[in-house]
Amino acid sequence: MDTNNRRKFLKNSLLLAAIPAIAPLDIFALDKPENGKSSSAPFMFAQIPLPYAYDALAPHIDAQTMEIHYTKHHATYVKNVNEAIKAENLNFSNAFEFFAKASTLSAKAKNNGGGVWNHNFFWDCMTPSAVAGPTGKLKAAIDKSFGSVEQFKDQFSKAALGQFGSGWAWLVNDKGTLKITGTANQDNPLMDTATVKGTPLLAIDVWEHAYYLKYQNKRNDYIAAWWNVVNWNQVAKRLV
Ligand code: MN3
Repeated sequence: MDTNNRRKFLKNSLLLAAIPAIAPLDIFALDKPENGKSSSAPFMFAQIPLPYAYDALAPHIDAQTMEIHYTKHHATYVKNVNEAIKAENLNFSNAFEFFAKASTLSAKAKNNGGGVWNHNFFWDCMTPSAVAGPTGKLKAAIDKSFGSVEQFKDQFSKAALGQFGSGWAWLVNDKGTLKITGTANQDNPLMDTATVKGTPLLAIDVWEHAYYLKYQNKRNDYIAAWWNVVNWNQVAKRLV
């Protein structure tokens, strides 16, 4: 990460320390313009620094895919949503307000805003030092909602495989009940337009750009490999 990103990241971390109620999720999107520190400055989206090197998730996710995904696809969503925020004079104070009004947004604002947030979330769903599986409170919640961790993984994998075209599969917390859902394009379960809403706990990107270089049309193989890099500790932290 460059110095500017590190500074933004630290600033956001500090900002969020003061508002713990939204800290676990809003860190993935909250950013204020560097030169507009007044409280009236509109909320803008930003990329989190990638929490690991491009090659850190190999062989499950290859370095070239990670680099293109982060520096091209993800970066473009940031540029485009912030253009839309300026051009359309959108004035939200955080990502949750933004997504809660998704039904009122232009396609450019909605799709690219979702693109930024979803990828920040996705990077933080993965780690090169993954533990074997969920434990404690998270495991208990998964067992309660899905019967077992294996049954959960099976259902989640089916949702990811069955998502037609480009989109995402999600595990969400809906007021204490865990649910699996899929979203098309860059939609997410925080949007007022979502069929299944809830607090995201885990997500997988099933756009072809997330896996095509290594897995080509074999989305199933990508999903199977992806379980090896799931950051269960982060998932557990989101279950508050
Ligand atoms: Mn993607």
